[in-house]
Parts: sequence; structure tokens; C-alpha cells
Amino acid sequence: MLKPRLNNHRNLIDISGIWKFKIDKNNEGEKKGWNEGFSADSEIAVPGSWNEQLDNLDLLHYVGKAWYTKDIFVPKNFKDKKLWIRFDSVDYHSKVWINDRLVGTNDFGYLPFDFEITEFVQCGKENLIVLSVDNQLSDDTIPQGINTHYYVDEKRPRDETFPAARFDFPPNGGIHRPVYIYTTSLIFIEDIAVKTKLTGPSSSKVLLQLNINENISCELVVNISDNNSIFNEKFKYNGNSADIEFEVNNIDLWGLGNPNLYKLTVTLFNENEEVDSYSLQIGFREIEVKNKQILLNGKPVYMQGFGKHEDFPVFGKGFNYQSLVKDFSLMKWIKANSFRTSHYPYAEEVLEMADREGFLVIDEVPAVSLDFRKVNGGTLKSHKEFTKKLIARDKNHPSVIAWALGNEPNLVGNPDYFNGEAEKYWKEIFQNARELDSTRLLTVPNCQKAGINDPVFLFSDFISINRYYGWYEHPGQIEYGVEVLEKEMDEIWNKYHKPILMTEFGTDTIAGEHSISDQMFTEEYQSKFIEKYIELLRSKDYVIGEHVWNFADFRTPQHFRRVIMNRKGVFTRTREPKLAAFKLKELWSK
Ligand code: GCB
Repeated sequence: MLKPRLNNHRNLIDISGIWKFKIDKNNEGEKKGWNEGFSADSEIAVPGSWNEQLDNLDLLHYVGKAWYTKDIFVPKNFKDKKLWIRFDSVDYHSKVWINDRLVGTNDFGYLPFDFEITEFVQCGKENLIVLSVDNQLSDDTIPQGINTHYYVDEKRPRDETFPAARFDFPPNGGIHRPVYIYTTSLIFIEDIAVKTKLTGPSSSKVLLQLNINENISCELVVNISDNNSIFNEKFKYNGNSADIEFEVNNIDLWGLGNPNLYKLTVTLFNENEEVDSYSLQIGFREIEVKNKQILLNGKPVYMQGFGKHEDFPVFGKGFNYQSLVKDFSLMKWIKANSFRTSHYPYAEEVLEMADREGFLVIDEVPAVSLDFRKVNGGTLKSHKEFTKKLIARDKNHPSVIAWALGNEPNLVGNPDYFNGEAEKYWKEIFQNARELDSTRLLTVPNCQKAGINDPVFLFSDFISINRYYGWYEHPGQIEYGVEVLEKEMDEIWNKYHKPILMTEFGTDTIAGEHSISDQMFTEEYQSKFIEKYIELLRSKDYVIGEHVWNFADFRTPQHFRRVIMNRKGVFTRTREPKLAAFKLKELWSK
């Protein structure tokens, strides 16, 4: 489904705000009929994680079920339309009731889901919405989950975190992005996919793939404009999907520093009556890998930027416009030109801003640290489905240049990872993604424990590596770490002949700690580590970019390795700069 928008044919109400909330530690809500309504423990802000809002309920580390409810007034004039509810993301599993009738379930966090609710709501009245949310992950969810007893079975009790997680960020729960009620007309445009292919320095082919909700014969008007209309034509078609191809001329390409965007509007006519229209921003650009380089509109680009997280005090993983604006403003200040949505899809507003600001984005499927001892048919199915849903949501963003189909498989360093099964798995995951989108690049950031024989390298368009020599390995020894890294990178290049992006490198740094000697955790150590790594990366012509880990400090599950947060941020969690921020600004301004 397309992102809900307000126009002459579509209404939209944002029903975020204060909801009622109840914890369901014993998973008894459904048995007790909470879906019919319940007496709440508390109120809670939506969007937002439940973890940092409700200290009186002690939810900081809570994993399990919770319930949300709100009475929503649906106006009379929504009658005779199709009505929908949309959650931009709920983590993780959720189940939705309206007026005590089950509307649907969703098992994919970090991504939007819509349910048609025309038959469920009463217009001109209050309607009771109830939602149950469960943030417990399992072997076959993406990302995979873990239970504390696994650590014992896996003979790695010292890796145990609380809450249990296979990754280095907390498995927060809640309604993390806005919730909408919206309407469409009875006949409406379900989806628009825009594919462009440059045919010259200022011309492009355009392939529009449209889905309409019903099999009809009708007319479509396609308009593309900036200040002036550059294309306007009528097309006739029959059925419920249409492929329309045409060429546009005199266009300005989308690129770094000049993110030219155009407004595409599709208007749908049925029996000469205008029944729907939808507008979105598009850009014309081309991305490819050639020999040692990545080319944007035929010219080499070097990526400088960050791996990030959606994480902010109190909001947790909840979307908020303030940190969206703040983070882009800091990325512009420091002269970053790109980032990765590590380790999951971010809010669509982030990609819209990247489109407008001209940032390159590597958009990540949350298959983080897949443990192949626990991968099963269900994992593969969820992974493919997740990829499909992500591509469906983000396919029209010019800023998105690549899909990261996971991050650091085999972080546990299991030798069986190399017995052929994982290779088969990745082959299928890459093939699936290529069939869904042949216009973007594919990669999976690799970890040191999977090493240079990681099967993801076989299928990637460019190689992504996360390395911490001088931190986890060879602690305190930056120069030696850089030597080890150089050897390994040369080996990777010689083996695969694919360009390399350094997707992670960095050191935990406590803001305010200083030292004249190389001393881990100080601001000087982080700044020097980053500088030395960048010096090496820039000396290799097969390197296509550097993404520092991380943009900002972020909360983690509890473990003795972490003092509340992962402190590898160049900015603190509240976005104050550390010394390395100034170093990066200097290096990235060159
Ligand atoms: C990694 C992971 C990232 C961690 C980071 C670290 O390789 O991809 O999720 O936070 O290392 O700081 O350990």
C-alpha cells in the first residue's frame, strides 16, 4: 500500500498521541477478553517505545506482551469511502481489534501494515481500537531472537545479555511510528512503482508500474513537474495493473549536493469521472558498480558517513521529528554524504529527508547476526518476506542506492557456517532481492568472525566489512590494528575483485575522558583510531567509502562490556559532539 496522504480523494487522521496501556506479563489478556476493552495501568505516548516512558511500571528491560487502546472518533463524512488503519511500525508481533472484532495480525516489526476497516467502524461515532503487542523474538523472526537458556546450550554464558538479544541494541517494544486512519475511494490506486533509466545527461526512460484495486477499464493521467510540467499524458488501460513506459527530457538529475526532485502525480478516471490521485517525489539517477568504483550518474562517488540507530532518550525507538531534523543537521555539519539504516528499516520520513537533502542510503533488512545453528525454513521464509516488504515500501526513493540484506551473519563464529548450507541460504536471499529490484546494489556487512570466506561476498555487488582491530582485537594498538586491516583488505580485494565499503569501525568513548597516551575509551583514542583508519582507507583505490560506527551513542542490552550504552558514537546519545566529530569534519571537508 502507498503511504497515506491527504488530497481530494483521500482523508487522513493521525491517531498518535496518548493511548491507554496495560502490561500482560502472564499472557492472559486474550483469555480475559481485553480485546473488548480493559482497565489500563497507565497512559502512554504513541509513537514511542514503552521502555523509557513508564518508570513506575519498571519497563526498561521488558520483553513480553502489552496492550494499547484508544477511542477514535471517525467522522460522518468518511462514509461511502474505503476506510483503513495504518501502523507505520509496531515492534514486534501485533494483533488489532476494532469494536471487539479482530481486524488482523502482523509479524513484521519496523515496517508499516494496513488493514481495511470499512466493515469494522461506525462513522459519526467513537470506535474502540485495541492492540496487543509482543516484542519476544524467535528463531524464525527477522531479526532472530534468543532466550537466556540458549546461551547455556550454546556454551557461551558470558555472552548472556539482559534482556536476551542476538544483537547490540535493546529489543524495545511498542508502537514506534505514527498510526493513521485514512480513506481511499472505492476504486483507487494501490501502488505505484517508478523505475528510471537514464538515456542521456538530461533524459530518462520511465517505467511506471501501477496497481489498481479493481479490474476495470479506465484512464490515467500521468504528470511530472518541478515548477513546470515536464510530462503530461493520458493513458487508457484495462485490468488491475498497468505498465506505462515513456521518456522525459530536459531533466536535472538527482545527486549529492543537487538532489533534484520532481513531483509525479497519477490521476485515475473511471467513466470520465476522476476517482483517485496520488503524488510522490521522484528523482532521476543511476547507480552502478564498475571495477573498483561505485558510480552515481556515471561519476565515481566516495561514501563518508555513519551506521546509525533510531534511538533517543525517552522516545527510545519512537519516531520524532526533532531528532530527525537534528540528526540530518549534524550529518550536514560534519559533511557526511551517506548512512546505513543499521540494523533495520528506519521511518519513511528519514528516507524522504534523505531524498530532499541528497544523502545516499544503504537500507537494511533486520537480519542482524543470523545464527545459522538456529536458522530454519521459517527464518528463510521471514527473511524473504521481509526483503519483499522493505523493497515494496522504499523502492521509489532515489536516496536508497543499496539494500543490505542483513548484517554480520555468523557473529558467533561457528565453523559449520562454511559447510555450504549458509551459501545456499544467501544465494536464495540475494536471488530473491534481485528479482524484486534489479536497479539497486546488494550487500551484507561482514564481521571479522565470518572472515574473508563469508559466502555473502560471493553474491554482493560491493563488499561491506565491519572491523575493530585496535579495539576488540589488538586493544590499545591502533597502528598494529591498521596493519592487520591493510593485509586483510588487500586479501579480500585480491580474492573477489569487488570494491570495499568499510561499513563499521570505531571505539567506545566516554565523553570527557582524556589522555595524552593511547588510552582506550578516551576521546583522543577514538579520534586517532578514526583518523588512522581513514588514512588507510583513502590509500586504497578499491575502497568506496567509510561509515564510522556509530553516529551517536545508543542504549544496549545489559552486559559487562557495555556501560549502559554502546559508546562508539561520534556524538553522545543526546547529540553533543565528541572530539572525533571535529576530526571527522576536518577530514570530510577536504
Ligand atoms: C558490530 C555490529 C554492531 C555493534 C558493533 C559494536 O559489528 O554490527 O551492531 O554495535 O559491532 O560496537 O560492537
